[in-house]
Amino acid sequence: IFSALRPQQPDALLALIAMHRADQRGEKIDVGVGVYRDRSGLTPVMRAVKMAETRLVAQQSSKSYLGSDGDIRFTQLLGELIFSAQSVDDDRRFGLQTPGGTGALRVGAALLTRAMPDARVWVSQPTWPNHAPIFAEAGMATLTHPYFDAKTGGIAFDLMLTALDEARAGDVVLLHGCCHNPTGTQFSVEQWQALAALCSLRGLIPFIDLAYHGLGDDLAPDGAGARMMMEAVPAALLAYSCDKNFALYRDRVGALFVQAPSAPLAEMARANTLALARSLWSMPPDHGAAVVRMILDDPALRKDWRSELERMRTRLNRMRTALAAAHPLLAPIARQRGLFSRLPIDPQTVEALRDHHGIYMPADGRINVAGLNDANIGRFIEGLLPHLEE
Ligand code: PLP
Ligand code: TYF
Repeated sequence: IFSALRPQQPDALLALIAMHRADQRGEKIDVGVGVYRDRSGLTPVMRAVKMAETRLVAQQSSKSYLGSDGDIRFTQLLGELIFSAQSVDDDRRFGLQTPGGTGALRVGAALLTRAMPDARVWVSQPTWPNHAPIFAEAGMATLTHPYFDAKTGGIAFDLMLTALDEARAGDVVLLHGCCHNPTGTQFSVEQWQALAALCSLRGLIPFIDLAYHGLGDDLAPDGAGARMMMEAVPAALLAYSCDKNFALYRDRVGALFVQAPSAPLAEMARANTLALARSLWSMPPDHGAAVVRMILDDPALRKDWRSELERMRTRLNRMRTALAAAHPLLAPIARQRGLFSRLPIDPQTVEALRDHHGIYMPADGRINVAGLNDANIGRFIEGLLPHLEE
């Protein structure tokens, strides 16, 4: 047993956490793994989350099983936050609570392979490194399309569309809803329209990954592409993560939303998704979703959450502006959104920055902008500038 197993690469992003921790230098800078940090470099529990947790502990009278779809009110409120009350009531749509955005992607991929065994998934080059393995485990082959234009720091949209000419009806197209990981790029309204038209015309299934809702421009604009896409096509999936915008990371909070071409097909897809969820994790963990439900259900907590989220977003965008002003090659960072941007540097430079300046980022040059603050951005720029050409 086990002798046929192959060695596995550790997750390079998670490995950076340990590397940074082991570094004894006082002046080190962590722009590695994607968690929000405040101006002191901390990832605190949000105020509204603390309040809701206190109430939850006081009020919860049972921890008995809920069921495979988890906290139904949580999913309802989240759906209303992303879409609107009336579109959540659409009987061609359903949602279920999942263990994080990862769980939503995984059970969604399983549903898609069960429904369409020959379907393939198209992902952007580059994308979050877990995307391809998640689909592979569910039995779906991954194809990549060009995406990032390193020269402009924007999206190589024409090249993307040309590559998608090769897509077959029933193929899945994975789209980052906002704040693309790892490039910080986002589709414009016109680009979402073009993608929606392409998916409708060619029978492609959009699978939207919305992991940074509210960390780009605001909740409404960050969800606009997803909303528009779901309105325009007969069938689509959306994987949502509350782990960044509610800072609940380790509590694993997410949901999958599915839209089918008709109400009976939606009911069939729902029954199959619940069966798949039972075989994957039986039921999702309750605590984090209960907290999100309490926040969204209480006007005062909801208001406080939104204002803290806005402060996070404003801080990110302020760091972006400061970084972009430091060198012409960094200018696109001001237009990008969310936690990430990709620096125009090679892996050797990434290593040199780590060795000589204690600056930690993955080999592709992705930075987590939240790792920067007023106390360290000067040192970061000073370390980086000699490595930028032009
Ligand atoms: N999708 C993207 C693009 C991400 O960056 C992440 C980050 O963790 C996820 C999905 C997964 O989110 P979660 O931690 O909720 O599983
Ligand atoms: O891309 C990131 O840094 C975040 C966090 O296996 C993350 O999405 C990274 C790797 C991983 C899980 C989460």
